Amino acid sequence: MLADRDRIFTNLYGFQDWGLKAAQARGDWDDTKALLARGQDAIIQEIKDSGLRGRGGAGFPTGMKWSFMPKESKDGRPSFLVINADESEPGSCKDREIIRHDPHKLIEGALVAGFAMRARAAYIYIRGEFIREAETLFAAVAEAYDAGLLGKNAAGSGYDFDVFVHRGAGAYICGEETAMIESLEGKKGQPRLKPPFPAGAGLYGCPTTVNNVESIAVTPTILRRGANWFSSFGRENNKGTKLFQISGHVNRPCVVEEAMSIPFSELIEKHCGGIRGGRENLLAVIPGGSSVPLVPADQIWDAPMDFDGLKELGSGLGTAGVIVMDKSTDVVRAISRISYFYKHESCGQCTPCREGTGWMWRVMERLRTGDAHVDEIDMLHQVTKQVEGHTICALGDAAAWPIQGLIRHFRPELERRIAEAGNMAEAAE
Ligand code: L3W
Ligand code: SF4
Repeated sequence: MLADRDRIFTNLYGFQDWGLKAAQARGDWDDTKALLARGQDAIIQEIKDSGLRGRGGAGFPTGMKWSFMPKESKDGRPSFLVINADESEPGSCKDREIIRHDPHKLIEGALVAGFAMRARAAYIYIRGEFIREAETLFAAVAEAYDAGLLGKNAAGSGYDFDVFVHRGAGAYICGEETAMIESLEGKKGQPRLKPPFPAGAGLYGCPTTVNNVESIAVTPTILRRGANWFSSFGRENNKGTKLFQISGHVNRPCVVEEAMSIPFSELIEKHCGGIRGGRENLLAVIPGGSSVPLVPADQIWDAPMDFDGLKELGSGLGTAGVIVMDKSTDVVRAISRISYFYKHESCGQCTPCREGTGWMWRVMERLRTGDAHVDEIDMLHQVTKQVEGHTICALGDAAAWPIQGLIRHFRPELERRIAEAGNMAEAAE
C-alpha cells in the first residue's frame, strides 16, 4: 500500500482548505522559479525519465508528447497548452476531486508544463456540469494572478504565462482532444482528422499539446521529488502513482491514490472494504471507465492494475475508473445502457459511428429482452468490428469494445435469454 508520505494529492478528500495559503503550506508553489530555472529541456527530460504516461485514457508518454512541440516559433505563431478537464467518461471522477480540493497543483503544473513546452498560455477546458468546480478553479486562478504566480514574469521566472478557464456545454465528445480544440475556437465540438496532430496544428492552427488534468497536476511534484522517486512505483512501462476511482458494488466506493500496478484484489480489499457480499459475489469489472471491455471476476482478481496488465486481459486501464459489478447485476442491461450513452454522444460526422452506435444499441436492447435470433450475436460482433478502427475518433472504438467484451465473456448468458424468451413465446401460443 502506498505510504502517506508518497501521496502527491495530499488534500484529495478536502480535509484542508483548497486556497493558496493552505496549498503553499502543503508544498505547492514552493520556489517554482527554481523549478523553471532548470530550463525547458531539463524539465522535459525529467518527465520522460519519470515514465509518466497520460492519465486521460490513452497512456501516451507525457514527456515525449511535450517534446513534439517546436523549440522555435514559426511565423511568430504562439504555442498553447490545453488541459482536458472535461471529465465525462462514465466511471471517471478523479479530475473533479483534484479541481475541488487541490486546484493549485493543477495551476502550478500548468505553468511548469506550459513553460517546458514553450507555450504562451494554458486553456483549462472544464466540463460544463462541473459548476462548483469551475467556481473553485476561477477563484484559484485569480489567487495565483494576485500573488504574481501567473501573468507577466510568472512566479518571478521572467516568463510570461496566462491561464484561461473555459467552461464546456455538456458534450462528452468535447473530451476528445481535437473536438475540444474546435470547441475552444467557438465551433461545434467535432473531432478533426489526425494527422496533423495538435502539436503540429492545434488551437487556432498553432502548436498545441492537450493533456489530462491528472497528468499536469503531478508534474511539479515529480520535478521536486525526482524522476527516480516517481518511477520507483509500478513496474516497467507502467510507472508512478495513479488515482483510482472505484464505484459500484464495493462496500466503500472511493477515489484513492495508489501505486500503479497494484493488484485489483489489494485495491478493493485495502481501500474499499471488499466486494459487497464477499469475493464470491463478484461478477465482472470494467477497470478503466466505460470505454474498455469488462473483465470477468476470475481473471481480474489477481491482475495488476496498469496499462499492460489490463491489456493482456483484453481490456485497458483507461482513466482507472473501476466499475465493480456483483452477481446482482444485469450485465446485458449494463452494457446496453453504455451503448445508449455512446449512441447519444456520437457527434454524427462519420457514418460507421453515427449509424453503427444506434444499430448496436438497438440490437443490444433486443438481446437484453431476449427478443433476438441467436445468429444476431455473431452479426452484432461483426458490426462492432466494422465500427472499430473505421472512424475519425476513438468514440467508435469506445462504443464497440464493451460489446465485444460482453460477447467474449457472457455469450452463454445472451443465448440463455434468447432461448428463455423463445420458450415463453412458444408456451403462450
Ligand atoms: C504526435 C504522434 N502526437 C499520438 C498524441 C495524441 C493524443 C495522445 C493519445 O483517446 C483514449 C481513448 C478513449 N504525434 C502521436 C501523437 N499522439 N500519436 O497522443 O492519442 P490517442 O489517439 O491514442 O488517444 P485519444 O484520442 O486521446 C483517449 C480512452 O482514452 N478512455 C477514456 C477517455 C475519457 C476521458 C475522461 O472522461 N476524462 O479522458 C478510456 O479508455 O477510449 O482510447 O494527445 O495527439 N504520432
Ligand atoms: Fe463523431 Fe463518432 Fe466519428 Fe468520433 S467516431 S468523429 S464521435 S461520428
